[in-house]
Amino acid sequence: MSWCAIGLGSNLGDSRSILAGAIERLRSHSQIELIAVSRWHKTAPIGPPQPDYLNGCATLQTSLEPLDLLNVLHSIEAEFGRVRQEVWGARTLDLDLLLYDDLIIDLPSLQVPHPRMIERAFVLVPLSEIAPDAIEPRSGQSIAILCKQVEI
Ligand code: GSY
Repeated sequence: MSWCAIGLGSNLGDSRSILAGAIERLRSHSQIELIAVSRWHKTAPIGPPQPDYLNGCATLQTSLEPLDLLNVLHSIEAEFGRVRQEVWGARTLDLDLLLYDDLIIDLPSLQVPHPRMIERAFVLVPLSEIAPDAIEPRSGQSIAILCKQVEI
């Protein structure tokens, strides 16, 4: 089994119930065991003008390989109406694979750790609630330390 961290965000529609629905999909997947879910944080948008986001993080164990887990995340996004339009635009549901064990993956379709997670308070603050001692393997720093360093 592998350990993973996922980032969740929504700023279109009923974000609270969309995020709760996404968590239920993860919880009910036969190859995923949910470990912890952070609180939902209201955050100011990074990128073009758009509504505030609700962001949070989850940790899980899985027997899925990274690309198979990514496919599961994309199918949950699609189920909740995500249409990939503007790269930095508003979205009903965004699921990011942040960490997968201590792997560093650089594929065109998947980069792990998520390349921008160490500069994003909307990722580090919720992730530090549930996995403060996890190590971001590119920097070698813990999530708690990265969270203290990021500008909020
Ligand atoms: O990268 C995920 C989508 N996204 C977000 C987000 O989830 N939260 C905040 N606060 N700003 C964002 N800008 C984008 S794009």
